[in-house]
Amino acid sequence: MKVVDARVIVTGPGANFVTLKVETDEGIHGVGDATLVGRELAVATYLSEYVVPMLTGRDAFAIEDTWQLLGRGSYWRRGPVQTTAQSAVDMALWDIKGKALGVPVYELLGGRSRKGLMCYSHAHGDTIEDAVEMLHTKLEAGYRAVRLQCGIPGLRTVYGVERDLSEQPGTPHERPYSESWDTEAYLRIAPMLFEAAREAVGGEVHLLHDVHHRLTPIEAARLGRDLEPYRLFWMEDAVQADIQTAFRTVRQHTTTPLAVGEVINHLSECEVLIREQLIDYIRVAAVHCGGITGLRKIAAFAEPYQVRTGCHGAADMSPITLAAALHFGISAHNVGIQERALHTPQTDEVFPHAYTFSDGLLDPGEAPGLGVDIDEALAAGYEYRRSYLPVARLRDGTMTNW
Ligand code: GCO
Ligand code: MG
Repeated sequence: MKVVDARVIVTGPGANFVTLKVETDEGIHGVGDATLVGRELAVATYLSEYVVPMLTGRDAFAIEDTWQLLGRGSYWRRGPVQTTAQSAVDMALWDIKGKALGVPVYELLGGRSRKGLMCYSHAHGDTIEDAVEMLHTKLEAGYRAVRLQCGIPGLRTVYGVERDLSEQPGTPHERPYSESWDTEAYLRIAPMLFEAAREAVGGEVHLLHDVHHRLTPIEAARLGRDLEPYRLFWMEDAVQADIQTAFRTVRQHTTTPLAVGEVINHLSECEVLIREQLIDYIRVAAVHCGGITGLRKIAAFAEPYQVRTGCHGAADMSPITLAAALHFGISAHNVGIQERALHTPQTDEVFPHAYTFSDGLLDPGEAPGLGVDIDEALAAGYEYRRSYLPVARLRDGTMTNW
């Protein structure tokens, strides 16, 4: 089966998404997510200018060789633009192979390892009380694991707290908008949030927390210790992910489990973290780490070190990435949990999918391939609008990590 055409589709149903659609000479097509949030058109151009011409005429079943061609064969290796493009092609080829053979992709990856994949949702609020109230709502909706964030008194905006975007001057995302940050205030509030949450919901629920790269190693070590009484499932991105050895300090000081990886695109960027067992969960997403093939390679490396996956699943990656994560997650052994942020109804309509949620678990469904597609006619009705992620500054105006 040969690839005869590949097209990049850019659409904005609730958020911007870049999709690669690969067509074959047997009339079967596959889809891959190529969304690099805040820099979407860089990947769209990389794909249409450089990758698509390399695909036409290739054997659609040669998934590994195509992965190597796009990874090794680009000379300029790694980097999120390259790996996101490579990921989209990889997902589309797995989708095609599953459809051609009439099986869901997870059957090609070794079959089911579990009945369903535990996922976590998000709860947050301006105050601790609001966050705990939302936590109750999520538990009522069936989730067994919830990430919890709350605002910090005195700060105008805080990561993880959804706000009405109309509060921002002008059209907020057309320019990178600024959030403020105060480490000391945060370190005081975060343990209070989890104390209140445990009091409210007891010990059985899995509670998670995302620090979003904001702390130094010693600050993160202190927070990890302060959170120990509340038995978190994980503390995520405690320090910035690109200094792997920074996690040694954190690890030595706390038994709070550590997760990292949503901004990691390649095994070389997490090799020390895994080999030295500095983390418990690796959070790479199929859309940035080389698709299902890249995710499998990283997970296979992590397995003997007892590091499990907890793939990034924010709503700014398309349902194609979630489907890919679920086929991987239902089949691989060392899988811990899957993040699940709800897509908007418009996004769900543009990307019809077979995956389902029930009783805290996600399931990829039995449709051949990835079980997700793009409705091009609907997609054409939603325009792409340039949109930045925020930046963060300390109270005195100094730039910090968002
Ligand atoms: C998470 C993430 C997201 C990211 C977002 C950036 O844990 O889900 O931190 O909230 O900030 O995906 O685009
Ligand atoms: Mg995160």
